[in-house]
Amino acid sequence: MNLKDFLSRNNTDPKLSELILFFAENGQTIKSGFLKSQNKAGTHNIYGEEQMALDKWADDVLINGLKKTRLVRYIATEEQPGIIEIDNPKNQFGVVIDPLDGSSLIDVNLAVGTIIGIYPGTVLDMGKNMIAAMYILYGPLTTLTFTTGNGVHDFVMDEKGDFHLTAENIKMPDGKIYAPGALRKDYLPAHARFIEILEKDGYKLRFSGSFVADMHQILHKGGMFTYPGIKGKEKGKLRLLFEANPMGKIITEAGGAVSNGKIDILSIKPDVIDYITPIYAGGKKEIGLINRYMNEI
Ligand code: AFP
Repeated sequence: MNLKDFLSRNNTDPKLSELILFFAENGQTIKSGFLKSQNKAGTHNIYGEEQMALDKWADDVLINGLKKTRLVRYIATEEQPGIIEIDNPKNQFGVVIDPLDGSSLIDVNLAVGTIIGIYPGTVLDMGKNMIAAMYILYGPLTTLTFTTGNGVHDFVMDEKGDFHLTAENIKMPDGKIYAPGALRKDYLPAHARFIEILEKDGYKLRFSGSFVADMHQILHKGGMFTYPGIKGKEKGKLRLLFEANPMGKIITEAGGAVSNGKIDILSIKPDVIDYITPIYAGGKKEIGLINRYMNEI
């Protein structure tokens, strides 16, 4: 079954379906752009990170497309300094986008992704108020994973750019994979204790530098991903709006959990679009453990 038929079979709101299909279609465009350039753009985003030419290109593709179709009112992306408001929009949706997550891996041909969260209105809202979250993973296959709060579903792109259902109502299994970001020498005590427990328990290391790819593996094989707060950088690295919330929504919907180490990330109300947060995402067992350790301090 293709994505369009799946959305209509599940009685998805027609406006939301149109928006999800817009991102699916543009995922194909982004995938086809990887041959264009693997160079640096010579500019930096608001986090001070060097932008790749493809980061900026993918950002333009999505923003210009959304402006043209007027499907949303608010757009915030990891590459833009502020919220873009569309004139005369057809809908009131707000969208948050990481156009190319893990883009520094493109030149070495590793998997990267696009992450999207959809709100009924403003994007400066708690993640739990998202009405849909999705990601497109560009690996050996191009896949699309999404939730509208009614299960998590996986699709694969065919040679014509159409997405077909491969797994419905995915539930995260128990598993022993851990994907820990940051340097061990900078770990804070509760985090160090947590990682030690996982290692003693036989968890296998899997960290690629692409949040989407690492989370997709954890969604299907179990375990947990973390980019923790560290010495001198207590807020960690990942972006609440563009990375943590959409992925947190998906993993929670699949029976897992997401936390900043103390509380559910989806309950944080951001006051700025570049809000940074430590993140722990994965199985309830692992997230429960880190919450316990951190809240003991
Ligand atoms: P880029 O999109 O700038 O490549 O950042 C990727 C990312 O936000 C996330 O996808 C990774 O998990 C994390 O950064 C990797 O960070 P380190 O390079 O510090 O390991």
